[in-house]
Amino acid sequence: MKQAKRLLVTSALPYANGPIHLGHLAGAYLPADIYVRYQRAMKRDVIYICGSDEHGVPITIYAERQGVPPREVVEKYRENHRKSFAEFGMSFDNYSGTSKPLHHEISQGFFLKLHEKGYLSEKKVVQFYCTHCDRFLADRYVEGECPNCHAEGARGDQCDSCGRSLDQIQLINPYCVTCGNKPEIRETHHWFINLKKFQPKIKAWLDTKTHWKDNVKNFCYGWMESGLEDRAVTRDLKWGVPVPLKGYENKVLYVWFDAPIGYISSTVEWAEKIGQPDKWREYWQDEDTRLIHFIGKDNIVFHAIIWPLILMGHGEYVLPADIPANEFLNLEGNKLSTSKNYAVWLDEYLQKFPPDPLRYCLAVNAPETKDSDFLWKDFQARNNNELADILGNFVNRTLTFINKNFDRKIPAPGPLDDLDKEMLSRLKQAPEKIGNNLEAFQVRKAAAEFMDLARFANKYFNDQEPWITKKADITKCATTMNICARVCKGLAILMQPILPFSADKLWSILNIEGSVLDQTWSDAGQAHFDDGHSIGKLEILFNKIEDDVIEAEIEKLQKISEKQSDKQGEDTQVTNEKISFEEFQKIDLRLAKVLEAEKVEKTDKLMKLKIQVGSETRQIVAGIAQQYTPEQLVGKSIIVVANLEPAKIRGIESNGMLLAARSADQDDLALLTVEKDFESGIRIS
Ligand code: B3M
Ligand code: ZN
Repeated sequence: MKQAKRLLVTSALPYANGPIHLGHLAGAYLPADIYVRYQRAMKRDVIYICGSDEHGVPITIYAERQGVPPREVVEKYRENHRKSFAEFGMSFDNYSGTSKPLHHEISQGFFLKLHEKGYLSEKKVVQFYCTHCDRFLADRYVEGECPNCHAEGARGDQCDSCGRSLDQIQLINPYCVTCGNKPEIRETHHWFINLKKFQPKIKAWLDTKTHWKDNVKNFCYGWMESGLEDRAVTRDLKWGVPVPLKGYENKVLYVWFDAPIGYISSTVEWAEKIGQPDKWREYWQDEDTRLIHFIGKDNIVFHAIIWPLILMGHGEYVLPADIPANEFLNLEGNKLSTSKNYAVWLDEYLQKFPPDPLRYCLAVNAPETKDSDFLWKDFQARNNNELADILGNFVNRTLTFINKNFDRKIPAPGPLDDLDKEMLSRLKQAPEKIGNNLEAFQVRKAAAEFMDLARFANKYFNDQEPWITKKADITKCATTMNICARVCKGLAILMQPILPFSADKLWSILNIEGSVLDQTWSDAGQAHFDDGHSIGKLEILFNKIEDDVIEAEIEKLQKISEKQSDKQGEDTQVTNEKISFEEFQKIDLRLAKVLEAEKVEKTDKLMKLKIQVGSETRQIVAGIAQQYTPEQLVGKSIIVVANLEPAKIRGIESNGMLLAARSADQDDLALLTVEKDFESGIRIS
């Protein structure tokens, strides 16, 4: 492929509603950063753009649950992301956010342009409206049973169980996620992007992308097979980019319409920051740019079908040249889950470990062609057995030897033997070998090639036995050590994309002027030192990670997944954790009498009870409808936790919790009561 004049690289804009976890890193961030760092060392004109995705229902639902305005949430997490990304070595040229005025302005411009050029049409639609919350229920604001696989909790836009994208009206037993009420159907109007009409245009364009990864191409063609449907690009929401048309004052752009435009607005912001406000145009509007979007597989359709159509519709921008989407990363054999807190959070990781071992481990295990798994034991092994024992050990033994035997000065070489030549030839070939893999988005292979070079270097050191030749043949010993030192320098340049912090450290240990970041990739192959170059102070590059540290991490995750399965499975083990009497006394257990009982509509298990607790009547909701009928319950004495924080269950207020025993298989259940007919309200202790 012809080399483009410049590269514009982006990583998906993460939603600013929670910290970054390893799944994010492995999919859209680390592979991009490695690629960009390599391209910089190739002295290519490249910029790397990102920012946070600050609109959409994922943000507003989160904000509502926290009881804070969306602005507060997005600003908090934009900062959190920016900070942990920086500490992890993500080398963005700019990191912006889509709720900034500049982004709103550019997005509105796009909308108007597409509107003017016939890429959008207005349609009347029916949608769910919650009369209790007084609003249309966009996207995830409504859930219900999936019409396709019948899983509960399918969202208005998609079912996570079967992966189908849905029209919310199809949901069975829909309910408002905010208040639990059943919404009604009302008419509204929205703007749609004409995917149907432009399918041939999109297809023709995709057909030219023969070099794309198979997973991406297959996904796109699969999607188009059943025919594209027009997609609404406006929403009845308050938080977002206002729709710049009359009659649309209460509507905003759909988050997936404005989010990719965030790549552009972040580039514009970058150009302003560097004092060349027009510079962004080179990257977005000059044909000789190669635009590359790094994303996770769940974002393929938006980047490979809808976004290119938006760009085509506008007409003045380059289109994506490549979309190297990655598959998912699992964690200790299970799916990562933000809502269940089953994840390794980057900010927490960085409090305990340095960034480079994780970068290396995720590079070696990158989910390039299929899902991969992050295992803490593997992380430890990669760190201890590869980074420390191979790479770190080679550097350390080389420099220690030079320190001790050559007075810290790199000795000049003598004549070369076959093994010396073999070592030098491997070093010479390494930049191209590793580079070709990186060029083809094959980070796993690149990381393996790199470690192979270090592995060979270690073997070279062993085979040359400098500790023997230093007595028997000092010239040969000097040659060996000269070559080993040059390999160290080459390794520093070659490891910079994957292990930037260690590369930097090694550069200063080697006492070389300038920054390792400014080196040229191919120079790694012919690394050399001036005669008599003195090396700096020795430091360990990689510390070993102890078993107990890793076991604590594994245990933490196990606890989380056990908690999950406890909710469904048996829990016959008596806990060892002790609580004090004072702690126990904090729980206000009371005898209560059931006054009324009624099954909660459209649920299998829930029963709504009105109970008497002393002089007070209260409402509670409990999952006992499969074992008790309302008639059996009325008049019964039960035991409740009276001072539990009130909660909403399916939108119904529950003010207390009743106590019951569950059978081991969780199928049967018996209410707790007292043996005598005491008055309600008395305390149980
Ligand atoms: N925020 C989805 C995600 O974080 C979305 C990506 C936008 S890229 C323009 O997975
Ligand atoms: Zn509601």
